[in-house]
Amino acid sequence: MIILSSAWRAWVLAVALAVAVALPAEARVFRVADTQSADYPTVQAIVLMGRLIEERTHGRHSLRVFHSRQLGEEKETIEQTRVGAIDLNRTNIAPLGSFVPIANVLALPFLFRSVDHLHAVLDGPIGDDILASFKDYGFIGLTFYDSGARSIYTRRRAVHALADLKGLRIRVQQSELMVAMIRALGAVPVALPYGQVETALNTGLVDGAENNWPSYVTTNHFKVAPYYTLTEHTMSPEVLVMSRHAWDSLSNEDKTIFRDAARESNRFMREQWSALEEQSRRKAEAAGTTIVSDFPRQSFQQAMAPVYEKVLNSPALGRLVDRIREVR
Ligand code: GTR
Repeated sequence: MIILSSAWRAWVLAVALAVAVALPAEARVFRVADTQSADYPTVQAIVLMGRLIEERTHGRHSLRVFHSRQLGEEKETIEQTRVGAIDLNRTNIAPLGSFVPIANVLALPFLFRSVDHLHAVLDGPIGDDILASFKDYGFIGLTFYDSGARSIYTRRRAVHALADLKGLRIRVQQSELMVAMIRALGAVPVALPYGQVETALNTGLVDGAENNWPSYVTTNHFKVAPYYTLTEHTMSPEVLVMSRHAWDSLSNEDKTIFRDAARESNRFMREQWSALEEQSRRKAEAAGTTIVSDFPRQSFQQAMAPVYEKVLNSPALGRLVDRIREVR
């Protein structure tokens, strides 16, 4: 047996430590899923985030963005992110709510008074608490992105009142909350992945759908469903999550780099968003979309009671909604 003197032991330890510090943590390319197309602001924001990460880790880590559903539809990519097969995922909060119940609160109809109210909630302690709570479900919440408000659009005739929705087949995201919402409005919900909606509208499988202006236009839905009723029933934001597996592989220093880069990408995304909303609305109008803006909002709001009952199935979620309402 070799017995080292204490001076030698200290020296060997010091060398081992120096080597460990000098060795970079394992370099990685992280795979990111996004359902939107390459030039959509969420995808552009993630590209920017990747650039920041690459710079700040001196090329050790980078992101590879698979936009346009290359890694699958939203529901599947969420499942894959949860098990660690996808590293990061940008989805809307509503489909995530089927995996993380607290996420549903942000998709509740008519909860936010305005975009400013939504931003105040997301940028403050409530937003941080919600992102932090994803951890128990296998996700690390990194940031929210804007998504404007979602409204209902239809193929054959305009919706002016609740009665016009009766029996119409309306496509919704794969989200129990959205299914309940459309049912509460008296229509028939058809849950379909994003990539199938254009065909469903074209073939008449559905009579309409609901989405924000940029999605309505970039997917060409406006060409098939030219009646857009400004229901603005939900402001469910977009969210960027990381798989817990991938997150655990990062050093503390890299975790900070990822978090900061995500936050900066959110600011960048916001700068683009309202201009794109406006531009998309103008494009739809120029193409002949009829916009219905005066409709009995209150009757839509009142019809949502069963949705609140379904989602707020614990006192904690009820308190969260109260906290959101109190934010000025
Ligand atoms: C868009 C959102 C997508 C997806 C889509 C949908 O507004 O950006 O992530 O959720 O809506 O309706 O499926």
